[in-house]
Amino acid sequence: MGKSTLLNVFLGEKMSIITHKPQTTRHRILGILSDENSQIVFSDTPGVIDDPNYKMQEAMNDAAYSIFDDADLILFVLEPGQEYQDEERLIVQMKKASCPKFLIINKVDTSQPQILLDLKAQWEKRITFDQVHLISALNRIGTDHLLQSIRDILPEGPVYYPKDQISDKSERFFICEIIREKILIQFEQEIPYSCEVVIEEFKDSKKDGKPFSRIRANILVMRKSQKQILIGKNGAAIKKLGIESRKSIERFLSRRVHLELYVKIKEKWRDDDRLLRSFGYLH
Ligand SMILES: Nc1nc2c(ncn2[C@@H]2O[C@H](COP(=O)(O)OP(=O)(O)OP(=O)(O)O)[C@@H](O)[C@H]2O)c(=O)[nH]1
Ligand SMILES: [Mg+2]
Repeated sequence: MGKSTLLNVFLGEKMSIITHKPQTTRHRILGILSDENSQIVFSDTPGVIDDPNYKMQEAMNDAAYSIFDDADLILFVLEPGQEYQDEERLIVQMKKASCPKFLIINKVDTSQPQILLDLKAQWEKRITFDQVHLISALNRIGTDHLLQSIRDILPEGPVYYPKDQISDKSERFFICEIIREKILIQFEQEIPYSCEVVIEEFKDSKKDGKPFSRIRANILVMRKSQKQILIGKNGAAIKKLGIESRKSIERFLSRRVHLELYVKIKEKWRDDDRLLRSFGYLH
């Protein structure tokens, strides 16, 4: 849909991970945009899942719906061709929300104008929106105007975060996300959805007088067959994953990194309350 792409455009840097696969974002992630006179706190969320199959997906839905508790403005992002099988809950919540709502139709670069207008009409029949924006987050079409409209409509309030803070999440969290992004890109079908990344060790030191980080991460999978796929023949797949992840983590941290990846089997982690809590899905 482009929620994370849009957040990154607003922040002017790559914060949320983006892939073409659904359910890339699993948590609610704050992106904080501060300048001399203002501070806007954006929430990137998972997309709404129609029919959650396991506890982690339920927790992802809770993260998506949690914005209804505290948002000052809702950006409802859609793309042409997108269908919800069960949109009742979403529509009920949207109608109940007392804050302003913008309908954001993204990916205008991929569709004929008539299709976009039909989608707009279809949703305006269901929900009353304060504004409708047709944009392309990827190509930054309409995004400056959207940001200005957000500035214009947001209420005044206290400054919640220090000006140099850009997220509520830690460096460790984003390192896990980077590794997860590379898993989503490199592996097919259910593999990425069966994985969780956990940092076991993260140490900063110096090598030849230059800053250097040593990171050891576990990748949890659910089955032995998945472990074999992640490791690959003679370890080729995990080696490639390690190289791609390390390069990206080095860019993120602006320092050299030594990364070790291990694959562990935890059969039912997606339904295990204790583990889901420790991974930050349950609070
Ligand atoms: N053509 C086109 N592609 C876009 C646009 N915006 C985003 N995309 C692509 O759409 C895909 C999904 O984008 P994301 O930003 O990850 O979408 P999301 O809504 O955060 O998705 P989840 O986190 O999985 O819920 C990526 O491949 C993006 O590059 C756009 O304006 N035009
Ligand atoms: Mg996302």
